[in-house]
This record gives sequence, C-alpha cells and structure tokens, in this order.
Amino acid sequence: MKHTNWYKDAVIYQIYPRSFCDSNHDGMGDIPGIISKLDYLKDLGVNCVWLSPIYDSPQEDNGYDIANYREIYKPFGTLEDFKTMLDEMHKRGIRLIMDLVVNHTSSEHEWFKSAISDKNSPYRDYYIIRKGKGKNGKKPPNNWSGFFGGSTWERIGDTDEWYLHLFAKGQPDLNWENPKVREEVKDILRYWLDMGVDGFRCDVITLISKKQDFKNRMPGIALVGKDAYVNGPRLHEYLHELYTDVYANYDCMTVGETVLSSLDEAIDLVSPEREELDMVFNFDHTDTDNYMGVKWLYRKFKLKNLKKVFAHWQKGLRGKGWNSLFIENHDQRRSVGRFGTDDKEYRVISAKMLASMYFLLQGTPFIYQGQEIGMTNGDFESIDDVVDVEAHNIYQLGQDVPILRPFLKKTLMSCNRDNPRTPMQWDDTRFAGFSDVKPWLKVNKNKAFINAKAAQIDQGSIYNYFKSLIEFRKGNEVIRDGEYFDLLPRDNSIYAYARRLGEKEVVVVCSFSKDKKKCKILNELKQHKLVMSNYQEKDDDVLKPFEARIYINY
Ligand code: TEU
Repeated sequence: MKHTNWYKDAVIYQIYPRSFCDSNHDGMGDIPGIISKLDYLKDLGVNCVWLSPIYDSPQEDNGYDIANYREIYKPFGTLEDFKTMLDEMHKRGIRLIMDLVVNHTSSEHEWFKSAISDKNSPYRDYYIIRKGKGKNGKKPPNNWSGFFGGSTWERIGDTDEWYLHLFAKGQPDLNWENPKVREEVKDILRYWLDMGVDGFRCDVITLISKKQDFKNRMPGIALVGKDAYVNGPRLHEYLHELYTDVYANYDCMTVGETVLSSLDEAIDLVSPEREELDMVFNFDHTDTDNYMGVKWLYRKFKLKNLKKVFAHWQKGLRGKGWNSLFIENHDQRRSVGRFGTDDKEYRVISAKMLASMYFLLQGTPFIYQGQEIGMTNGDFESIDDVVDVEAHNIYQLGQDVPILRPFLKKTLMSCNRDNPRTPMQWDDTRFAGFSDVKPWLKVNKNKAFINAKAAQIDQGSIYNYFKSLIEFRKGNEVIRDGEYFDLLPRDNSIYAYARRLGEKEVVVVCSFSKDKKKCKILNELKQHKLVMSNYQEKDDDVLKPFEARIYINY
C-alpha cells in the first residue's frame, strides 16, 4: 500500500487518558470521557490524536506496563467504547495513533507469569533472564542501572536467576532476539491497524536491541550500561522487519520515542528509503536545562543552547527525514514557566510565545493536553501528593544516598512526571469539570481561571491563539517545506528565525526576556506583513516582555 505521508500535514494532540475526562465517576479519565470531548478537539483544529496507553494493565507505570495488548483497561472502558471512539474521531477528520509499548510488558502479562513460574515454559525466552553472581546467584548479573534509578535486575523468587527491567520492576524487558517475540509484536500491530488505527507512537523503541554480552560497564551516576541497551546492534534490523512485514501494508505512520539518540542515529531511523520509522522524538531541547540528560540535575536555561539544538535538528534532518515538534508531554514538566518563561504575571503571553516558537519550525507539531490552555505544573507540596512510580523511586534513592538530597530538594517537586498529569481543567468547578468525585491526582487550584470553558470564550486566550496557529499552518507550503534560518544565532534573549521557500518567507521573532528588548531585525521587516502576535500594541523596534511576532512577505 502506498504511504501518503499524511503525518506531514498533521497537528497531533496527545491525550493522557487517565487525566483527560472522567465519565464513570471513579476519579480517573476514560474512553467515553474522551468521546465527549471530541468536538472540543475538532474546534481546536487538530487532525490527529496520540493516545497514551489504554490497554489492560496493573498501572504500576500508568499503563506503560501492559498485561494484555488486545484488551482495554476496564476502568477506561471496553473494546466497544474504543471502536466508537475511533469511529467518532474519523467522522471528525481526526486520525488516531496508539502508544506501542513493546520494549517491555507488565510483570502481570501471561507470558511473564508463565516465564518465571516454569523453567521450561515456552515463554521463558520471551524475556531476558540471566544467572546472578556470587554465592547462590544472590547478586545481580551485572551493574547496569535503569531509567527509574537502581539496578536493572530483579531476582526471580529465591532462585539464582534474574530478569532484566530497564524501567520499573513491574516492566520486564522483552527479548527481541527471539523471533517469536517479534512475530507477537507484528500480530499486535496488525490487530490494531486492522481495526482502523492510523499509526503508533513507539515507546522507548531505541532500547529494544541489547548487546548480548551482559557484562559490567563503567560505573557512573545514571544509566550504567546504556552503551549496551541504547541503539543496540540489531535495532535497525528489527524496525525494518516490522516495516516490511506490517507497516508497508497500511497507510499508517510511526513516531519513535528515541531516548538518547543523536542526530546521526535519528537519520538512520527516519530516512524514508531505509523503511524503519517516519519520525522520532528527540529530547535534546528538553535537556537544555539539565546536566547530562538527567532532569533532576537542573541547570539554568540558556536560550542560545535551545537555538543551537533546534538549528542542529532543523538543518540536520532537512531532506533526510521529518522532525517532530513538541515542548511538552506526559513525562515533561509544563512548558509555561520553563525555558526561561513565566507562569505567573506573563503566563498567557509566555505560553503564546512558546507556541509561536516551536509550531512554525519544520516538522509535525504536537500539543499535549492542557498545553493549549496554558496549564501549569502541579500544586504538589510533598512526595505524598505525588503518585508517579519514578518520583517515588528517586525519592527513595535520595533517602538512601544522602549526597543526592540537596539536588532533589530543588527538583523533585518541579520536575516529577505528575506535573503534566494533573486532571485536565475543563471548568472552574470543584474538580475542574474533569470528574464529579475526587480525582486520582490533585487538581490545580488555578482551575479557577485556567480552564477550557473560559478559554474557548475569551478571544485573547492561549486556546484561541493555538487555533489561529493551526489555521495559519494549514496548507501553508512555506511552513511545511521551507528551509530554516536562524537570524540571530548568538542572541541570548531573542529567538528569530525565518522559513524560506523560493521567494516566500515566514519570520518568527520571539523574546525570551522579562525586560523590553531592542531588536534590530524588526527594522528589516518593514515590508513584511505581521500576521500574528501575542500583544495588541507594537513598538517599531522594541519587543515587550515575552513578545512574539509572526511575519510573512507574500
Ligand atoms: O519514557 C521513556 C523515557 O526514557 C523517559 O521519558 C523517562 O520516562 C523519563 O525521562 C524519566 O525521567 C517512556 C514513557 O513516555 C514513559 O511514560 C514510561 O514510563 C517509559 O517509557 C516506560 O515505558
């Protein structure tokens, strides 16, 4: 089947189902809740949804631990609800991509239960099981450490064998070396594609192939062993196999979550002729405010670094592959208040500026639920307000390793993954219109004035700004195909870039400063037409705090 590459014209909205809309009064979002909000998405103007996992799961990692790939987690609804949702989306011209979590399963998956209870189980080799070290194998097979802190190995009962888990204990890694595992994955893909879904966001897909030596690696502060489990030796082979055996037969798209991949590695993943993935999420820009990619090690944001990263990817992938554009997701803290912006006095202005900044780069933009109304980080006061498994593991690590405590004191509340997961703020009622009972996670107090109902009415809202941006992108070939030029690469408070296609040009000018800033570029744009801005009044050559302007010359 011919791929139409529809994703290049998509604007994708990410739904984190647990926090989106509760219809059955259990304090958790669900599929009928999503259906009730499809008109809202249609009004916003998005034409694709990425749905975080809705599969049957014990929810140790909120669904990123799947116990049955073909069933829906009961509190979220039924397969019938799912089919209705898909139908209702398609009726509105909205495509659906699912979260594909196949680096690991849940430890509650039947395969895993069988694998660990019986050494002769046909599923034993579905997982990565190795003998421990020391007397009676009581020590883990090697010193690798995982994404949620601590060893990547868990002992199987009191035997001398251990299983590998790069994430939580309840997320055992699948053994992709085993061809049967790959066949299972293909069957799962076909199951959903045949039902009509339009593609997949492939969770931690760059971790599926592991070097098979399983030897110790150089000790370090985080992700010991990553050279053995990130971008492993057979990654490309596996992805190509999925492509030829499955994706090639559907007009679908895939976007890989490619943690820790460089531009060169990404090019190999998305070059169309290699037939692996269509797009990747890289995290270089969300790592500009931390050290060594470790988000808990916060460092002051510098605009120059962000520009460098965007230029690197915009230029680097040009003509070779397609970028994904995002500044938020369910693992990242809220963008407003981040990247040197302000989530108090200038919240609305800042959110619109950030939107202008990333939305008009080359690639497919993603909006994470609540971003379109400028939702902020959670009001968490202590670890007791936080549910996320990663936050609790890291908190525990801080208790065990006192040297880490001062870092965590600063960042545990502001960087943990529950920040973007607070219930979607639909209105100003007690539980923000998300639910009529107490939600699973604290509702932000600012629902009183940050909510979708108010935003839809207010012409000057962030929501309506996003609507205009989406409208502006539609059918705009300069935005889709134009080349990227950084106009002020060395400036540390103004981000100005152009997108050029032939004679046509779009120019985006954004101030990342709380102070007024003189900007010489503005003088050169006198012949251009201003099409959007986050302020009513304008000075000729001075940008107001966090001002954004979008110009065209055609
Ligand atoms: O995330 C993978 C990942 O490496 C990071 O986003 C990580 O969770 C975070 O940076 C830790 O600070 C994916 C999913 O997006 C995440 O929600 C899951 O927990 C994880 O995989 C495991 O499936």
